[in-house]
Amino acid sequence: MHSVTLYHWEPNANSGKPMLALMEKGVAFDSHYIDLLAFDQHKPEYLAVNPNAKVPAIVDGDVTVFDSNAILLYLAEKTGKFLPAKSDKARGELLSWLMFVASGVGPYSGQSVHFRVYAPEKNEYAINRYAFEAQRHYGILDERLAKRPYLLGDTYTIVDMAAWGWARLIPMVVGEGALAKLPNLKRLVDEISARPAAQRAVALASKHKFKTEMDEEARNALFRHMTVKVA
Ligand SMILES: N[C@@H](CCC(=O)N[C@@H](CS)C(=O)NCC(=O)O)C(=O)O
Repeated sequence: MHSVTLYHWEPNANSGKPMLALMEKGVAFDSHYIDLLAFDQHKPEYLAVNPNAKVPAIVDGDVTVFDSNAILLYLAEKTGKFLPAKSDKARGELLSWLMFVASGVGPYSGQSVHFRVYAPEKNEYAINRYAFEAQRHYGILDERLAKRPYLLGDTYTIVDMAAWGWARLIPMVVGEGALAKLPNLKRLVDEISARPAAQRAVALASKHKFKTEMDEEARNALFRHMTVKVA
């Protein structure tokens, strides 16, 4: 493997996933932080890495991969680590649950945080719709974990890492006390958070001095729809 560069913000939901995966797999990487509140994601040099102007992304030699779950799959296939057994049945489950986290858990959780925490007006309909859908998705993970230790069965895989990214932030996504109502998912989150790799991933945040003020520059970087009328 070439030396990998990880482009990330603080180890929030999406950046935390490849950080955890790289640490778990013991892959050395350069940490290149993108300060989302300081407009870094829109700079041409970063758009050349991820045209979607979001973190995370990795560069591995002449390979560029963006989108957190794509990075998890790329690293797992490249290193052969944290994948389920090699069978069509296991591959079907891997792809289904990885995409369920990528296309369901992630976007609904992100929108729930947006309407609960950041939207300038508190719109009850939007807050409840996204919190409801996020919670419904977490409920599906919780139910699955009632019957098996990990999301794909008996072994810890990239699907658990993908779920950990958002699930550890459930209090912010759905509200305080929500994780306690999902005991099986809480067990998985607690187990992964206690792993040395997860602790190293979270500690990486303190290496960088991220901007924290949600000022006009930050709002313009993150919420560009506020100044552009589309419809
Ligand atoms: N589907 C993407 C979502 C990435 C994403 O939304 N990243 C957020 C941080 S968690 C971001 O970069 N936001 C910056 C922006 O929207 O300007 C993934 O899973 O990597």
